[in-house]
Amino acid sequence: MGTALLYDEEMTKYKLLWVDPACKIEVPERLTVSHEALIKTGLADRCVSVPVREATDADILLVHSEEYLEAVKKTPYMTLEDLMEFTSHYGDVYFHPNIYHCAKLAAGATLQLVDSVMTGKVRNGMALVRPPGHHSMRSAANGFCVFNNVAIAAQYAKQKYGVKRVLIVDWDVHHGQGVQYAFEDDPSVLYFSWHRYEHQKFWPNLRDSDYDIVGKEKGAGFTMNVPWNTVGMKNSDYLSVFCHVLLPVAYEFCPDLVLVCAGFDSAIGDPEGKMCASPDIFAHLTHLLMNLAGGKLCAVLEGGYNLTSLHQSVCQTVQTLLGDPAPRPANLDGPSTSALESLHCVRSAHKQYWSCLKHAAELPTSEVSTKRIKLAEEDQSLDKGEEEESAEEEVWPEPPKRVAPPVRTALILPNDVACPDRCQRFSSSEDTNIVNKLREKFLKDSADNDALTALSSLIALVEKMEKNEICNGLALVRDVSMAMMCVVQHAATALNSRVLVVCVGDMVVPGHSTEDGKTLVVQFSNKEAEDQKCKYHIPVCLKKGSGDVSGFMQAVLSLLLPLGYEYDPSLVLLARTADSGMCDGVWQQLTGLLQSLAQGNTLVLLQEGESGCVDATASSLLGEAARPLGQLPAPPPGDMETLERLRQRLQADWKLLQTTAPDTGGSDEH
Ligand code: Q9C
Ligand code: ZN
Repeated sequence: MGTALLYDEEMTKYKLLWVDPACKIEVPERLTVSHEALIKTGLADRCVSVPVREATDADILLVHSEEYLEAVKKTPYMTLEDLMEFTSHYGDVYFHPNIYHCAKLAAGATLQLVDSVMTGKVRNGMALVRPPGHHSMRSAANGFCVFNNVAIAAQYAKQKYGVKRVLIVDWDVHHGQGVQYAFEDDPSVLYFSWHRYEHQKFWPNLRDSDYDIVGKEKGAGFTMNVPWNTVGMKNSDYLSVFCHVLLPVAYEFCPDLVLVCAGFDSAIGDPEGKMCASPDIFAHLTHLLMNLAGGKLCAVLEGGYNLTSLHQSVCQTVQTLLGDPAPRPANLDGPSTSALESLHCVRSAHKQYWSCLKHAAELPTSEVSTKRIKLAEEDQSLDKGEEEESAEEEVWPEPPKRVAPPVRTALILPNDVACPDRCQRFSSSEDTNIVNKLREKFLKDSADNDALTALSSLIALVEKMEKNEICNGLALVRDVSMAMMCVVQHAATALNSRVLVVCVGDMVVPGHSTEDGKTLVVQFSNKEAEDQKCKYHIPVCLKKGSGDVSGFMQAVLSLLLPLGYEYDPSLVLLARTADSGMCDGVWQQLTGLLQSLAQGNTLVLLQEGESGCVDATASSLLGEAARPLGQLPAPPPGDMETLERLRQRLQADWKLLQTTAPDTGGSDEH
């Protein structure tokens, strides 16, 4: 199952025909540069090219009014003067004789993408379109947008395919108010947007973009706004919001389809956004969404006005959709105070709607909201001259080329266990050096040569992963604890790598190597944990062990992922005991999500008897989407309290675990 790419050169054939400083950044080159980069990097060739079509009147009327459609229909025949007059009725948008045609292609391309994904022709895909869509409203063009491509697509998917729940993730730096308005009372569409806001001083300057706007009537709780009140947001800020707001809610919601308003003006260098997230963050944002909805994800271009940052970000997104492992993200030094304030606000505004947020801190006594009111009342004349400031050109390193290893998944299996399709059975020619070392360290008293052979293969496999010859692996071993010790010690001493060890079930875990931070151990079990030994050893005790799906997913999304990102391992070792009580679905989610770390270098250790889940594990390691878990019920209250207490305690050492700003409270947890 592949990745669709939708593009048609025709959509480059309109442009601004008069002088308008607000619109001059929306240029045809945005599309050509993005498409050329996909060709040059060989990514376009790896995609399934799907032809674009024009959206029909019926398609457009799913979201827009008849009057508006009829008005836009006349624009191809207008004189320049008429076009300027027509344009003047709307905000920050321009018309051109060919824009109606292009707008029909942009919406149609989005629908072709939805068709390709929903019929199973491809797993996921991206549509490179102009004009963008998320600002356009039922009866109004706005913000370079004519028809609301993604909103139309969501309605279309509901109508044509009976899709029950659609998640729209709007990572563009502007608020997609058009999408919000289209679904504000509709609980079948969850709309999430983060956006530059600056207490309503940034375009489109709407009260409706703030965190306390959550949707109306039946749709209450299904609009999520994360307003950024300062510029310069970084990778940590974006990942924090994903881990502590979007992903927990998205998993609870359980969409049948994910649509992304993929604007890249939220990346570094963009003149509109003025944010500082690196282009490779989009590999992570994409990857983290790819295990929802069975992988059915459609990314649709919205904004992005720095041509360099734009094409780099587009390539990162498409390469991730194609299944290549994500690069290790740089500079995860924790969220900013302003980002934490926004996080705190949106979590508290939504705690009554989502059980995963039930324990979120209450709002700090109106501090943030009063700030907004105060600032809104202030004289805004100071901002007027800001437009023409001599903006220094931002520079950032080009994201390194992502080279997928020649072998994706290697398995160490007993001879009687079949090797799943597309995986490679791995056995090493014995390295006497390694064998001797192993004998000395681990198997002194034992003459078990089989065990020794298996362990030395394991070490050889780790070495190939380190050399980027193999991406990930799975081993069925006799003694999971012993195998884990072996790998950890070898990796920490011989390879000088950082290992994130994730244990599911009760087992002996490496203690000695955690002190210097070369290993971070996170252990999930139902045994009342001994106290945490140090920053790098984190026992997580869930009452029902890993058997409770909601509690465990909550732990994975808002504890394990942020810890993993901040620790930034070069290898993830995932081990599980035979009696862990975990179902295949959750296991696949865990395996899938962990591959966002360590460039996808994941090594899974399973007990020999567990050959039954080799296929499910291998499927995740190959990058196939995990199956959806269903709408999650509330996690057991005890588990939620345990996790919350743990997060509170650990956040001093691990900044990505923070969900409130230092002085705006958070002590009044409830
Ligand atoms: N300084 C999209 O990103 N405001 N639209 C421009 C110029 C309008 C953005 C002000 C921005 C519209 C799809
Ligand atoms: Zn934008």
